[in-house]
Formats: sequence, structure tokens, C-alpha cells
Amino acid sequence: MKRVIGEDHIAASNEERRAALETDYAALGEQLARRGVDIVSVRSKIEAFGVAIPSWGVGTGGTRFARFPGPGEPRDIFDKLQDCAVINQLICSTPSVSLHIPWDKADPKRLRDEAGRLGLGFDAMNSNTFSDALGQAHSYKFGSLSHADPAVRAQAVEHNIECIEIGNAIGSKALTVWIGDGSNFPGQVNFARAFERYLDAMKGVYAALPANWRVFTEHKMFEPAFYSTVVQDWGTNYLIATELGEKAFCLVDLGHHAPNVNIEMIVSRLIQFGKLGGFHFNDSKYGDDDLDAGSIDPYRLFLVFNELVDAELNGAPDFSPAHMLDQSHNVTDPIESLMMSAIEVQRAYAAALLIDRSALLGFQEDNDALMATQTLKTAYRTDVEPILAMARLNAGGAIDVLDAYRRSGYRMQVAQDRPAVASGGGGIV
Ligand SMILES: [Mn+2]
Repeated sequence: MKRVIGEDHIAASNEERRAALETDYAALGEQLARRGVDIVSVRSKIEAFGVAIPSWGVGTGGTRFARFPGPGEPRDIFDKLQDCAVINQLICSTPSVSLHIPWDKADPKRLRDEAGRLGLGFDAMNSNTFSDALGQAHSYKFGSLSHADPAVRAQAVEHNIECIEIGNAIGSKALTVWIGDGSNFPGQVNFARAFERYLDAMKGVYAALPANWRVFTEHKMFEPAFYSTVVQDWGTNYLIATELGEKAFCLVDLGHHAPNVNIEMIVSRLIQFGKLGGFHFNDSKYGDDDLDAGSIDPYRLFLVFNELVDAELNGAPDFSPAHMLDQSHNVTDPIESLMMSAIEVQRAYAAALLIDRSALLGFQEDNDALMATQTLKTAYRTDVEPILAMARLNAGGAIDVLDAYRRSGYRMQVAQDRPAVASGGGGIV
């Protein structure tokens, strides 16, 4: 595997922190043992846990007002893969990259070879029918898979099939479909007819899925359409997955709900009926803010993982949700944000593994609301950082990833080869 971040930077940073980590890890191990939890089994689960990096996340994002480019932004998918390798070499838990087509279109063999050289694989493919690619025959201005014109729908189906074909050639096993289709005015579209056209088009995409593939549909309540969207909510999404068949699942992007919606309950419902496909992790304060995972409401992220761990322990059939980040980084170095976010997702998972499940069940059966919620809080309050850091250290990563990254000078080094660009690349998705 080609190392992008020199091992010497990681080693130098780790040497300054190793002794303290060993002390903290031992102390946490003792504390958890008193609670009947084996720290090694938690660490093993963390070591086996991965979250995919979105290729579009390593470039600086923007808002609809402006984009402020940072130094050394990736110029193409190969630069993006290299940035993703930096993340994985420091935190050792992001082994795959999720591509967006046509932004990341390239020779599949070269993609596979380069990713392999960097020790990376490919997660779900993402299609784009929410903007017009250069030279495409029909515009998506008024929709794509639900468009009134069958020629536009056929073009959108064809594009999704192309994403499957590229994915198949590079070892991906899933397609994520998010559409911007919807309306800005009451009366602009007929809800039922638009949804019928969407379902019909998606059946064409579904028919092209290889046997071992899954398709994830992603709901979003608003934006870019502000009055209605065709795939608005988890209920609509569940209907789609049910209509399409057993290879179809719902993807939950944490930012795609109304403020204060109980997302963890949606997750539970989808698990219960076997239709949870995976996540786009991010955080939000007001809408689809695409802020860093765990930066605003880390307790909610923990509550989502409470449901996931519950399903894992209860042996929910065919339960293997895809974990992906989907964020936009406007004011930070995207590599730093993505590293912190992937670690926040791991942190939520580790804390959820500490929940005393049998005590919780007892309190629920006894209607002891206070003790039930305190059982969750006890797990949430536990500082699991020594587990995460020890997992990274064991895998060859950094105890303090920001220190090791900044010490390496990677960003300034790539800034010399990658000229600053005024715009371009994917922003908010
Ligand atoms: Mn998303």
C-alpha cells in the first residue's frame, strides 16, 4: 500500500502520547469491567467498523451564496482518492470511498488500480440527475425520474444504469439515488402522477441491478424544490423500497428531515420492517445544513446508534446498513472535518455498545422512565476516546489525528501542485 502520510509523522506524534493513552485505556478498562463490559470486545467491534468517505466531501463545499476555496483542493477523482487515503491512514476506519457520477467519471480500471494502491475500496455509487451534465440531451430543470416527458425519464434511467455499470467494474455493490424532483408552487405538479412516473422509472433502474447489489433511495423533505419533493419522507421512501423489491432499501440522511423530527425512531421503524439501507451522516441545526457529524447534537447520533446496536444484538435479519458521511465543509480543511466526523460516528457506536441492555429492558418493563433514560446517559457520558485511540494506534494510525495531520504538512505540500480554483466540484448534496 502506498503511504501518503509518512509513518514518521504518525510515529513522532504517537510517541508523545502513547504512555498517557495506555494509562487512560487501562483505567477505562477497569471502570468498564466493574460495569460488566469487556473493553477488548468493544475495541474489536470498533476495529471492524467502517464509514465511507464521500468523494465530494474532500473538496471545499459552499452554500448557494458563495464558495471560498481552500488551498490544495483536489483537482480530480485521483486527487480525491489520495485525500481519502490520508484520512484512512490516520484514522484507519474509512476504508472505502463513495463516488458521484459524472463528477468522478474516469477509466474504471485506473480507478480500481489507484484505489487498490492506496488501500481503498469503493462504497455505494451516487447518480446525479439533479443537475445537467455538459452536453446532455435533455435538461433536469423540471425533474428527472419523475419528469413529465418520457425522454427525460429514459435519460435519467440510463444515467443510473451507467452508474451501476461503472460501480460493477470497480467493485461497488450499491447505488444511491437521490433526486431533486419536486415543485416550488402548489398546483405545479400532480403528486400522484409524479410519484407514479418516479416508481415506473425506478423499476427500470432496479431491473438493471446485478444479483448481489442493493439500491438505496434517499428521501429529503425540501431543497432544491421548496413546496414539495417527490421522495419527501421516510414513509414515501418505505413505499418505494417495498414497491421495488428485496434489493431496495431506504437511506437516511440525518439532515433531510424537519427540525426536531425523531430520526432514531424512523431508524427503528425501517429496521423493524427490514428496509434500512444505510446512512448519510452529518449534523444539522436548522435544515439540510450538512454540518460535521456530531458537531451540533452528538446525543442524537448516539440515540441512532442505540437503535443500530439494539438491532445488531437482536440479530435483525440481513442487517448490514451502509455507513457514509455526507457533509459540506465551508470553513474547515475538509480532511480534518472528515476525520473528526468519522471518529464522531465511531464514538456514538462505541458509547451505544456500553448501554446495559438487560437493565434497560427491565426499566422499560417496569415503567421506570427515569432509570431507563439514565441507563442511556450512563453509557453516553462515558469517555470512550481511549478505546478509539487505541484502535487507531493498533492499526497503525494516529492517537491524535489532528496533531499528526498538521505535523505532516500535507495540505501545504499538495497546495504546491494543485492550483487554487474559484469554483467547481460538488458542494452540498
Ligand atoms: Mn445525502
